[in-house]
Parts: sequence; C-alpha cells; structure tokens
Amino acid sequence: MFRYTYNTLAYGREPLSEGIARLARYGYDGVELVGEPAEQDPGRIRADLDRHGLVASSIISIFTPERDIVSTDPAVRRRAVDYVRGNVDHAAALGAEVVTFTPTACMKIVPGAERAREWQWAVEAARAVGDHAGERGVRIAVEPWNRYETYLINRMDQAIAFVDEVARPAVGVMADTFHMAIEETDIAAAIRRAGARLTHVHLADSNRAAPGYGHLDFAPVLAAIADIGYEGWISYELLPAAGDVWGVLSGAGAPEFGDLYTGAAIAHTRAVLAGLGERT
Ligand code: LER
Ligand code: MN
Repeated sequence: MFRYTYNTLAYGREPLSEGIARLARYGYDGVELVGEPAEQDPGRIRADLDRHGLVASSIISIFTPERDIVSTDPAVRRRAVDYVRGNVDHAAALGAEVVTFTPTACMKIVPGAERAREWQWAVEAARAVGDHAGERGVRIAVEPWNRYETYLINRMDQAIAFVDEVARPAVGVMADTFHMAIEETDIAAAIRRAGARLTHVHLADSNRAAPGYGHLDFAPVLAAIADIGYEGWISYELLPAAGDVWGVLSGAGAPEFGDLYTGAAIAHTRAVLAGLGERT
C-alpha cells in the first residue's frame, strides 16, 4: 500500500498552510516541501501538519548557479553541499524521510569542466551528504533530470552507476516519470533495474500535468514500483506547461494545480492500481 504526497512547489505563492489543508481534503498522507530551510519554520509547519493529520514526506533540493555541486568554483560547490546538509537537518527536524539530490544547477545544460572531474566532485559531494543524512535517519535520492535541465545524470542507468560508486547506504536513486518519459526507452524497465535502490518517486504525466492528463500509461509503471517492493512515498511533482516554470510559479501561478490536479492525481493512481488488482 503506497503513501501519497504532493509537491507544494506547484501551489506557487500560496501559503503552505492552505496547501496542507488541501492535501488533507483530498486524502494525501504527506506533504513534499521545497527545500529553503532559511525561510521555513519547522515548528510552524509541524503545527499545520499535525492539525490536519499529515506528515512531511520529503524535501526537494533546488540547485542554482549559486549552489551547484559541480561548479568550477569551489565556494559554489561548498555552498551546494552545505545547502543539501541544511535540507537534511530540516528533514530531520520535520520528520521527513527523503531529500533529493541532482549534481548540477537546474537548467544548466553545458558542462563547466571535464565530465570525469565533475562526476568525481559529484561522487564526493554525495558521499558527504549521504554520511550526514545516514547519521540523521534521512535518505538522499539522486534524481536524473531530462536534457533540458541537466547534462550529467539524465537516465536511470547513470543514476544507478552513480549511487553504486557513491556506495553509501543512505544514498539511492529516484524516478521522476516526467523526466523519464523524455529520456528512457522503457520507464517500467528502468524502475525494475533500480530495484532496491529506488528511494523516491515523482509521478507526473508526459506533459507534467496530473496523471491522466497526458499520454503516459501508468499501469506498467505502478506495477513495476509495486513489484520491486518499494516502500517509499509516491509524490506528485506537477508543474506548469511552460519553458520558464519558475517564472510562472512566482508570477501568476497555475490554478489547475490546486484542487483539480490535486484531486485527479491521487484518484488516477488509485484507479490504475485497482485495475491491476493492487491494494491502494
Ligand atoms: C525536481 O524534482 C525536478 O524534477 C526538476 O525538474 C526541478 O527542476
Ligand atoms: Mn522531480
């Protein structure tokens, strides 16, 4: 039986307390937060979660040119590692199980140094944050992003090779079906190859709308997740159909990601699982 959460990034500038109330209304178990520990008070978030009987599931790390794990500038690399450590501490304070990790700034699509060098920086950083996370009972999920958002880890097999080299029990891979729809030959087969390494899941349809609003077939994907014995969270990371997602979210926002997609996402997954004969 899966536990369901939803990334509040899609709710734009709406106060977090309203997002938490909405997720409770639609039957979610948890809330996925955008990692900005300096701007978020864990005590207040916990009070809002408790009021609605929800928990914090996971924290997504947002990497920028100022915090890039493989920047050629050592100060930027250090800031990125410190940022992930801060997200881990924030997760521990909130009781969240997972922090995501991708070793480049989001939307950086051209390497700044030799691939082998960047890979090594990324491995060292993942070991450092993995050790920090392991000591606090938190897991790090390495997330491949599509070619329009990164160049270093785009596919599950690269993420598998990466976490196997990192070799820290707290560091696993994650699957985001939006990125996978662009980069994988067979999403379900990639999830099966990840097996016990699978630490977190982002579901979104082919166009990053709620499952059911694009052209992905979630039946084989959910069957693969169930078959490998995955016990983590199913999170919906749904984002506007725009080249500049951040611009839309910090501006006018996208109202369909409120009630419409929040309700539709979990309902679609439950319907697919029921069709597969899985408990939902
Ligand atoms: C974050 O989880 C993600 O998938 C990225 O595409 C955000 O830029
Ligand atoms: Mn994602």
